[in-house]
Amino acid sequence: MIAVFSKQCTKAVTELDLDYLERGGGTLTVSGAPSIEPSPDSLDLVKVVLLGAPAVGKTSIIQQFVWSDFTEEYLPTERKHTFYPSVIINEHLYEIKITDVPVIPYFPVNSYYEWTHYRFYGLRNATAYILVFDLSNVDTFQYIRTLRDQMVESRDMRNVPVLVVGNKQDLLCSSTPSASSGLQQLAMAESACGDSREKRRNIVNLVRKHWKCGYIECSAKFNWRVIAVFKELMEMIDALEGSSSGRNAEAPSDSAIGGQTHESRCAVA
Ligand SMILES: Nc1nc2c(ncn2[C@@H]2O[C@H](COP(=O)(O)OP(=O)(O)OP(=O)(O)O)[C@@H](O)[C@H]2O)c(=O)[nH]1
Ligand SMILES: [Mg+2]
Repeated sequence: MIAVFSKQCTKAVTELDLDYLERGGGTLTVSGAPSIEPSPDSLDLVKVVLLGAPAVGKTSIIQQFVWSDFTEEYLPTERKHTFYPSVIINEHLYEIKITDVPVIPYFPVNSYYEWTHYRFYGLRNATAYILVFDLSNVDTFQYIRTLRDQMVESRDMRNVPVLVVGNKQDLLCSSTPSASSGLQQLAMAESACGDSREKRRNIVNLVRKHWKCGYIECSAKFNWRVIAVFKELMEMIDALEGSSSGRNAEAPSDSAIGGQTHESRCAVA
């Protein structure tokens, strides 16, 4: 069981605007708000940044997780927003800072570029990354592939969990024949679906086997597996915290999701 203290706030680059809300439902249990609010700059915050091509649903995933809210309207993110939920997982409390930023054309290769181009985005010192692509437009994976290459080249990623998320699962084509479809249309639709399935298989293979990162599919629109996204990420972080503090040596973690815990630590060779 995991519990979330669902407080959230959004913070502009220059101003701080805390606005805490409580939330429950799904597989998470709201355990009440903590009496002490976390300092946004507290050192032990788990800093999570979502990155991905435009319109893949980064903001929607965060808003569904934090607010249980979804909007059909597309409003591109134009400035940094931060959210501060707290999560209890495997009996450990984590205060999380989730950062949603405008699309970045590249990952800053050093702190100079970060300072000059992406000041205050916290890209290079994130605890973990969620890389999002759109399952209904698998070409959006190319963006995170490039970004991930840039990260690996410019930052020591050995203890930095990366979770790849395929969003918009609800838009995945199904090859179920519809009564009104003509045979030719059906064949074309099936072939397009086949191509897309093949591309997805290759992506999953690349992410899990070669990158050795976590992979999960969700729909922000229907709140399918959105909680699982953050649960999986926190499991990865908790496993790393446990191994660095020696906690796991004393008490074996019960946090493995389908036996994936070790694989889902993004170990970059
Ligand atoms: N069908 C469907 N639509 C979604 C889903 N998630 C997001 N959308 C829609 O996709 C569009 C883009 O969503 P956003 O969350 O703004 O995407 P974003 O990645 O934050 O976009 P940028 O801020 O421009 O980078 C919006 O119209 C959303 O309603 C989903 O799971 N399914
Ligand atoms: Mg956005």
